[in-house]
Amino acid sequence: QFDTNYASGRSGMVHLFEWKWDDIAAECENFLGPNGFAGVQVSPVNENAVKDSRPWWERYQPISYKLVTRSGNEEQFASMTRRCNAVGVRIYVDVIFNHMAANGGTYGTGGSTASPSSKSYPGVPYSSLDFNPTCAISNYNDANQVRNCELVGLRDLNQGNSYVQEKIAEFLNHLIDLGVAGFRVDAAKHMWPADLGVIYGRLKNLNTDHGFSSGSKAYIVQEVIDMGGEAISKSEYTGLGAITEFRHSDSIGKAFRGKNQLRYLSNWGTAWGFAASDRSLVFVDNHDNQRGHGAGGADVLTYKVPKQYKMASAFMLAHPFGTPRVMSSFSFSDTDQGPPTTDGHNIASPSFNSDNSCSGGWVCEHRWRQIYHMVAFRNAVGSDAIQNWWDNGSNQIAFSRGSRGFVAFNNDNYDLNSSLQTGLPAGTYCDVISGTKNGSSCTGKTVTVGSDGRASIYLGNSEDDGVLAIHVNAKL
Ligand code: AAO
Repeated sequence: QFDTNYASGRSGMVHLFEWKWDDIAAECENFLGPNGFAGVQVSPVNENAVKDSRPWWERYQPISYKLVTRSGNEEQFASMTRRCNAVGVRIYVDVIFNHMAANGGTYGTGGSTASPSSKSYPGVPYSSLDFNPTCAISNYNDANQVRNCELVGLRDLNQGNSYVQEKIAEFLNHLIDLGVAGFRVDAAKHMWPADLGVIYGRLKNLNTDHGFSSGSKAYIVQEVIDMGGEAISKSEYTGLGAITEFRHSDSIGKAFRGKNQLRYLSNWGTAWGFAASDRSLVFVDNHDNQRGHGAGGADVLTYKVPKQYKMASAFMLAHPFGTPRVMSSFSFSDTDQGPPTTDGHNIASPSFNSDNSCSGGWVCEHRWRQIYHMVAFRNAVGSDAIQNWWDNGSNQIAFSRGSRGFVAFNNDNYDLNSSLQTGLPAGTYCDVISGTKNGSSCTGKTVTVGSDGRASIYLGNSEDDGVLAIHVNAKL
């Protein structure tokens, strides 16, 4: 359950937050497949409580396991997994089974009704017998409370109950039948690891009709926020699957915000308190902490700080540590605000500009050249190790990935202008941050590597992007 099931030669998962299934299918075919992306994390698929103002977070309030949401219905979901798998892009579903909708969630996106105040959800069906007694989580130093009480008033399912286990396993297996490659388990920290083990143990192998090799298991990434100092530790979950490594988000934000010198990134990885590489889903920001929910606080970088965000994303993608996930947002000013709609209810489709970027309220960080070109970089360097680490003693750093790729960063308030060892074969390369290789020409900067592997690297501190990257597939 740690294997991502990525198609070979691909990497990079993107969270297409609140996108519709039909739009994701088209994105797989038109953009993600051709640009080397490996997977998509999709928003919750099952029926959720409808809230009047249609905030994004209504999708975290399940009403039933029917696959009907504002993103689409079951038929559209199934068509999306088929179309994405066909172009080598895997689908990972954000699954919510810690809880059901809180009080006030009386009807759902699929037409089911519920009575959260009496813990009745006929669409599943669940009754009060399937829930833990009502109490609120107020103390994260008490593991019993965190797992047996209600997270922000959400009715807390008892995953130790065999009927509940059966319903959850049925839901997940249905998604496996429909061709998904894995799951993000919402609020895993609020469930007992032993109960999760029972549920995961009931999962079918992935569907071979969708191109998975026989015997493949679902990739499981559990949302466990462990910044230290609380009762629950991620190590209780890493035997079962990967975890969302929030320390990565926090640490990378601090570094590229200039609160920690970049030279210290030379031992990036478990030395920073992160879980093992194959157990760590890493990200610069997620749908919660980009808007002040969850954990990470004010140091988290988002699309609103584009220069530093692109640098941090490039570092994450250039570095071999972890399974990187790129956030793809809709723009917001109000932290409750839902995605762009056509009429206040129906989600609007993104539209695309000639430079690949999005409009219509969608930020599409994954379509920023500096980000998708680094997915291609990651694919080009494969498993080659970090070599030729260089730093200037403060915020200018560079490293190569074996002899296949080289990247440099400048977060100092003066220029980087040095002759550096790139590890690459001699030749002229296109910097994939400032431009695109077009046959034998480059729309951005070029870098000439000499027969000794050295190149003169220039990154002005006032340039739009504080990073430069070249790799073997960008040789002119
Ligand atoms: C909405 C309303 C609520 C209302 C509720 C029910 O906003 O006012 O009471 O409905 O009517 C999302 C939204 C919620 C929304 C919910 C349901 O974020 O606002 O509630 O949908 O619609 C905890 C959990 C973590 C969770 C995170 C948001 O552990 O699982 O809170 N994330 C997931 C999803 C998220 C979703 C849910 C779960 C629920 O990603 O989108 O909620 O399905 C500490 C703990 C963390 C804890 C945070 C926040 O973190 O460690 O575990 O996360 O507190 O309470 C430093 C520390 C860090 C600490 C942090 C904050 O960074 O280092 O450890 O400070 O104190």
